[in-house]
Amino acid sequence: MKKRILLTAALAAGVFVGADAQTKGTIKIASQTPLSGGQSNLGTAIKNGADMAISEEKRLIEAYGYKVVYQPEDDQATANVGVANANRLINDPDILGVVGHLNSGVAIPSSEVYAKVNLTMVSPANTNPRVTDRLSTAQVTNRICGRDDVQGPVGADFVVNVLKAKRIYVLNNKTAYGEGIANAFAARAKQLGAKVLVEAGQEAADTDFSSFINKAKADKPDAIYFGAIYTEAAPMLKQLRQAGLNTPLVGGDGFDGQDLQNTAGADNMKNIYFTTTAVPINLLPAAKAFAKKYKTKYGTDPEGYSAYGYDAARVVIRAIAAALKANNGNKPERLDVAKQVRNVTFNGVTGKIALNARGDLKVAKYVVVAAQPDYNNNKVIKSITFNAPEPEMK
Ligand code: ABU
Repeated sequence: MKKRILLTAALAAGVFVGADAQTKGTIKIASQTPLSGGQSNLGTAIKNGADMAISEEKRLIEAYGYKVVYQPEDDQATANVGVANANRLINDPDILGVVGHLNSGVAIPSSEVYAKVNLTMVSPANTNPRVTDRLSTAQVTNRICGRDDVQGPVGADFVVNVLKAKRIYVLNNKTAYGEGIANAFAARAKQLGAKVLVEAGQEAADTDFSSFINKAKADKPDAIYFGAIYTEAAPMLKQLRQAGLNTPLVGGDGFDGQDLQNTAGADNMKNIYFTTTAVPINLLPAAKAFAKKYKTKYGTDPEGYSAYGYDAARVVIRAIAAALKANNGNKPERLDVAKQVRNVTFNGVTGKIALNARGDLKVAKYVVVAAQPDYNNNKVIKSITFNAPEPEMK
């Protein structure tokens, strides 16, 4: 029965498939996310989303006679590891697409490697503008989330106009993501008339924030913005509250994971806000069935960018299927797959998927969230939609 359905799909696509539906070789789709270390919950959530998409939709490729293999890689949220994995992936001719990464600071150097062989990368989560704004990787880098040159200013509008903060600290974790979003936030906050008292970075590995906190005790800023991941935001929050400061702590999508609550403690989830381009799953009507299947299959609720991992993998699958069709069912060149990625459009569980010529989502959503003691009850305060900006590519 299954073979008959596949044969029908292949014939509809105008392709001849022999009696055995998987005789023409193997096509692999890889992912790169942190599967170990402090960010592994978010990385695993993306991996699970991609895994689910591939198991559900691999038939679109199998219909052309290929076995489909999913190859998840652990980039450990570390640039050197992502680059080493990327060099291994490009030397396997069966790999035709990569879903990833979580961290912009890993995606940027890794995609320089993918670009050498035109291997397409579809990111569910990388928000730093340079992920898609570099000429050197223009053909292969894509994302189905928003950008920090919008997300940072959305955060600043909230902090200045809603929280009414006039004197602000702006800190970052010295990563491509953390510095980029903090700079975009600070620029907009100043434009809105706020005074930025401190603009500084501290290495992500250093989670002793006493020097900033001691200064904040004297300065009493109205808000602290922190371009960072929850792995740094949670200890910062704990140390702030232990020091008796109830200052609002605000960040970007790096705060969006249940480990923020798990590490900082439910009692500390007051006056903590973040923006994200990953709309919470309960606000995505099309993701209801996805969330139910996800919980059944992986035993946890989806979090952060997991639904975006699902849709990113669907983009890769559809681009490979379109390239196979255009190539009469023969294995396509990686460049052909990369070109097809830009033509893929569908209504995903995260919203409408359609990319511009630079590989950015044409229309992205941004939300402002008030963190709650239970991650699944996080409260969306504001939801906004923006067209992708068109900055110059460098
Ligand atoms: N955008 C959230 C994950 C951090 C990053 O882009 O590096």
